[in-house]
Amino acid sequence: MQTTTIKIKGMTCMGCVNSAEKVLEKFTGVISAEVSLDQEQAVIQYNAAKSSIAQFKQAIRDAGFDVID
Ligand SMILES: [Cu+2]
Repeated sequence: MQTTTIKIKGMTCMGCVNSAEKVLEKFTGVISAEVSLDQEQAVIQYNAAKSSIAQFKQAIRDAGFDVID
């Protein structure tokens, strides 16, 4: 299991946080995704054999937020 932190811009409320968490939790390789509005980030525990950071970033962008690389 691995952990990664992704910086997210554009979230304004808990609704945004919930949608960001939902898109991340859809990946079978994701064990947990904790999104913080204050810290503007997602902390993701995942199985690197099943999902990749690039997929997470794309999913967050597809949900309408910006990812800081
Ligand atoms: Cu919102």
